[in-house]
Amino acid sequence: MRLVLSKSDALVVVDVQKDFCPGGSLAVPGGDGVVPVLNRYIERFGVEALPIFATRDWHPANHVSFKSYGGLWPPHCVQGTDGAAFHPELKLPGTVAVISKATTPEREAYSGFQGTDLEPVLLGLHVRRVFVGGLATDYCVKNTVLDALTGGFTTFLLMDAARGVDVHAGDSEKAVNLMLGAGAIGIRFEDIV
Ligand code: VGL
Ligand code: ZN
Repeated sequence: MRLVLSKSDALVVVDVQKDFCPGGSLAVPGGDGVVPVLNRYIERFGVEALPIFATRDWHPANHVSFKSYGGLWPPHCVQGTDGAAFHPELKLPGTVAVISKATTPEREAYSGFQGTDLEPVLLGLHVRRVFVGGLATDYCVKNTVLDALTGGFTTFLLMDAARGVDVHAGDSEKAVNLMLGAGAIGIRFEDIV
């Protein structure tokens, strides 16, 4: 594929936070492997002066997704903690728009669109195509991509810059197939002209 970036494109980096990387409380196997690849996309979008968004899981300490509050997960990405910080080697520009999600105790949100102003901000910037990568393929990347498609955005899945949790073996592969089946276009950095 030869893909030419245009002025209606935006990059959406999903949840590249310490807790989702090796050593973190909800580590995605090889999660930090997305960082150098995402840095290439970030640099490229920066050179083209295209908007860059970074979502973050930003939970209160009593969030419903935590096991002790009835959820599936160990505590992770608690607002203001070290584990909630973006990976230190992720080279986000000063102009990045940070989108915090799942910020209220009683609501889970895997999608960067859910309960945030991501969609109105994209529309306000006349964005028509979004490029989505990050963590985790089988949860927040999946739900963000599906919502982007539902919102009418042409949606590219960064195949070389997403990793999954795989609670059950094959979850990430299934998620990728679901996203592609729903209309997402899988690309790699080399596809961008
Ligand atoms: C995520 C599990 C729990 C994600 C967030 O970012 O994919 N996964 N919270
Ligand atoms: Zn979470």
